[in-house]
Amino acid sequence: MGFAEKLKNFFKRSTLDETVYDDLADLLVEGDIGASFAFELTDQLRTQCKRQKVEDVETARKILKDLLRPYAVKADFKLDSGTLNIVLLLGVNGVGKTTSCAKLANYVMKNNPHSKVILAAGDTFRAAAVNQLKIHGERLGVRVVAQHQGADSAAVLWDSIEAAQADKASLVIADTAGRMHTRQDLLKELEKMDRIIEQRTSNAVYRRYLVLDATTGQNGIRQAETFSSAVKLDGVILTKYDSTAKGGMILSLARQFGLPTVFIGTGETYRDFAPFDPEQFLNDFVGI
Ligand SMILES: Nc1nc2c(ncn2[C@@H]2O[C@H](COP(=O)(O)OP(=O)(O)OP(=O)(O)O)[C@@H](O)[C@H]2O)c(=O)[nH]1
Ligand SMILES: [Mg+2]
Repeated sequence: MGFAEKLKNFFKRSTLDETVYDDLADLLVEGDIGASFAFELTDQLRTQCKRQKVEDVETARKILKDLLRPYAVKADFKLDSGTLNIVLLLGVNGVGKTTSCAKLANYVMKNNPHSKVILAAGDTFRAAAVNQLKIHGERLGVRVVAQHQGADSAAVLWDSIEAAQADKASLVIADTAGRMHTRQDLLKELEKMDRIIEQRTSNAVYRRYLVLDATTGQNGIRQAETFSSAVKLDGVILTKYDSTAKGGMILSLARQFGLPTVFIGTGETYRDFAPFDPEQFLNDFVGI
């Protein structure tokens, strides 16, 4: 049984007795919310239900949703038309960075028909990475700035910013490697890319998004910790939300790091990508 189904069943109970809170805490942990947060929430729920003399499960569910609402934090992605916009996508290997670069390019072009987008092949580590991005570029009709495998990824970014300025492009979306010889190498490379962008573009709008795979659960918290030790994160793109309706990790991320969610990926095609909708997310999470 999937998480969403379990939640639906859970709230079909008829009475709100003590066992409900313990079972709910277990369920929230399963929803990737993390143990301490789950217990904190069920304690608050118990207190509120007692104080308000709530006796039905349906009302308890609504209170739970209200308790979660402050943690469903959204950040809007808007193109600033007056200047160059840069997005750097970060994350561990396989989470969906390259796919999200292409999805974001597609999203921006659909919503801003006159905008010019450039993809920067910042993953110079993996052999097939540059080609993967080039294929997306061809399909989308977007220019891809790339060098050979093993090239300095900061140099690729430098090139792409130069190209964007010469072409009067609105947006550079930079892919990055998710894998390195060591984690330290990876973080050093990201720090360098980050520095180059800061130096090269003093009045650009620059955002760094951490890409997280919804199926990896609380691991996402550790990933956020690691990446935020190297660069300042502006938001999260949650991918593979189609294979799980859980995603409670983004609530934990907002609680622990104040990190908002920007987009949600729900499949492998370009259209399976939408701005984060907190109300929808909360309804899914509590099974409404
Ligand atoms: N179902 C589903 N699959 C996705 C989603 N996003 C990406 N994928 C798939 O996940 C796999 C990995 O995606 P990539 O974009 O290559 O991931 P990456 O982070 O660039 O991987 P590395 O470059 O190896 O670090 C591919 O098969 C994608 O099609 C999503 O939202 N839903
Ligand atoms: Mg990739």
